[in-house]
Amino acid sequence: MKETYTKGTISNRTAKIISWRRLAAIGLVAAMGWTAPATAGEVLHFYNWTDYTPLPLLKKFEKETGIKVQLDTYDSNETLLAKLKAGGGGYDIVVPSHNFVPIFIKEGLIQKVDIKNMPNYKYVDKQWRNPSWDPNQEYTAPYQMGTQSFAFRSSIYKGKGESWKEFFEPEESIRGKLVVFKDPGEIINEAHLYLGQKICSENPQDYKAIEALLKKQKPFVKLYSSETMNERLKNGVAVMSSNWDGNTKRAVYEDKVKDVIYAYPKEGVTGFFDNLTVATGAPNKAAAEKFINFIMQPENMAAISNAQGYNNAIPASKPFLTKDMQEAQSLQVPKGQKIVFPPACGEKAIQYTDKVWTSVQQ
Ligand code: N2P
Repeated sequence: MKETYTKGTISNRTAKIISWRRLAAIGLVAAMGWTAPATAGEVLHFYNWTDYTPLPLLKKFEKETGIKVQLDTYDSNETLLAKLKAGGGGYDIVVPSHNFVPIFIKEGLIQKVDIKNMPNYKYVDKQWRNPSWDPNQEYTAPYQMGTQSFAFRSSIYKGKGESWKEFFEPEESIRGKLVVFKDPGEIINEAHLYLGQKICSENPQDYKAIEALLKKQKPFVKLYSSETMNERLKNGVAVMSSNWDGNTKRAVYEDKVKDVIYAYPKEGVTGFFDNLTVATGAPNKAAAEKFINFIMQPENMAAISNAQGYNNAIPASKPFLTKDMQEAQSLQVPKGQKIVFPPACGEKAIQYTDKVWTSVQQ
């Protein structure tokens, strides 16, 4: 999915060139000592999750550096992986979740970057430095983090969101009005939680049980999608939908659908930590490094959290966060809530996952 950022920029730039030409014609430019920005014409190719990038922040980056950001979006780690494996995109920055980083490294899809020596690295919370998925902090810098679960319209659905049962074996009022992430790894992790299995299990019986569960759920599923879920919750196409904590916050505060509740099921939710990484073969690695440093700046990191609704790993960003970020129900993790940060699964688990997903989607 393309998001229209560059268009406006191009016309602004054209406007600027025209006016500078006019000024030049009347001899003012020389008098003012104007010089073109050194990086004029430079572009950063940014491939990020859908609905995960505040466009004004890209404008700010362009203003500060002269580097224009071209944004392209994807809906899952699997989509990103497939795109890069196919040799694709010509991207500088891509944003895999923590459990996919080891896979991207192993496949040679992302490259080392000198993150620790960037001036704004000092703002990264100590507990999120040298994370298990990148123990020497050679590849990744923090973007945003949160959880995945499901959200529902509490004025229509009377359940409490206390169990994954409500999502996987939905009652009458949800049937035909359920949207499920189009994301094999994620949905299968949630099914592992519901069925009390180990995440990344390599036991074929576990996958048989998941396949049966998802096939039983399927007739009640309106759509498998990891995009625009809030719109569907708002217009009634969905009464319940897979969602992220941050995106659910936006349903309530931005889309003003006040009855949307984010579920914290007793079997646990999955956590994610998304990372800025530089793609192998990035056309503009230098710009990518500037961008990573820019994002780690507390005010900029806060701008992402405020716009997209997620938490982040830069404590100094806290004073810049809006009140909503403290109040949103979806961001209030209940005491004792189980949150599982899935590890990178092995070959076998990935194969089983693919098989179950393909079979369910047929
Ligand atoms: C928001 C994307 C959330 C990222 N559309 C989850 N890893």
